[in-house]
Amino acid sequence: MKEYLEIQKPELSYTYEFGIDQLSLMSECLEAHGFAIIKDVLSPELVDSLKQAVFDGTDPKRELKPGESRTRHAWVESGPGAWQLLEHAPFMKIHRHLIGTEEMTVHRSAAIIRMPGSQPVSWHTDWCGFSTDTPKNSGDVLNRGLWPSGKWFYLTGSRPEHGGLCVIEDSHVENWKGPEGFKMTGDRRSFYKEGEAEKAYVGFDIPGLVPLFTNPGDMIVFAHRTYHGAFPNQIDEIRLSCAIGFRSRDHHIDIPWEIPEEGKQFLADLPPQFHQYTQGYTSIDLAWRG
Ligand SMILES: O=C(O)CCC(=O)C(=O)O
Repeated sequence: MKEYLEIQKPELSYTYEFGIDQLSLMSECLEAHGFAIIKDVLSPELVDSLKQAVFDGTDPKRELKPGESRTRHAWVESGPGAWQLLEHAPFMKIHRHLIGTEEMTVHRSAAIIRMPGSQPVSWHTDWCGFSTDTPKNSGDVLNRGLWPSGKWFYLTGSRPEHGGLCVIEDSHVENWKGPEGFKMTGDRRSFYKEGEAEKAYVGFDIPGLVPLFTNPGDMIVFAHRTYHGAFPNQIDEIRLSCAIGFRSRDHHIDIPWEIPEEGKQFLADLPPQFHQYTQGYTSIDLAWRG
């Protein structure tokens, strides 16, 4: 496998890192290029506490082995550790700005652990709205909205050798043709090299690729269609990331699944001051098939 230690932070012709007080500029960048970074959203203390919450919600018994990865969907349901974000004013300010309203519902949340030696994540867009067919699974039901998709904290930092995130700049536009030398897959969820098999690409030799370098308290935001992937974790440090995203409360989603037990428990346990964020909460049933 290639080593990604030497990849440097790119010099782009535009600014894509912003402070918490520059959210309008951040949105302009998100609209123009499909991604942005907001610096220093979390304090070091909150980062430490969220790292613990990622472990507690994703691998409480610390069973993951070198080379493995695990995603905890609906991480917000894992308990008070995750709820700290809901009372963190800068975090909520960013989300109100992104969604354009005070009246928000938790839409999706996740935490990811990627152990040393874990594999790269192939290139994809999270958006399932290219298809107008009836949804096939719960991601397909939930990922058809037009609000920003990625809103991640890489709590151990994002950098190429550590399984960091990378995006393709300007890949969020409608009818994007794919990077030069590549073809879109039939479902438009990924792309592959011309002349190779039609399979989501996993390499990092792509025109327009921007490796993201962040500190643990920085937030990475990308647009609903932005194509992204992640490098393999090549260093001896466990990679931790987490996200809670919202949608406007007005955007009702008629879920074809029953809220799983854990989701019901979450709704019962959540302190009253957060109930404003769970009106119309869908939870997720990963086993549901349409
Ligand atoms: O960093 C990762 O592990 C990948 C995250 C990802 O692909 C996603 O947000 O869909």
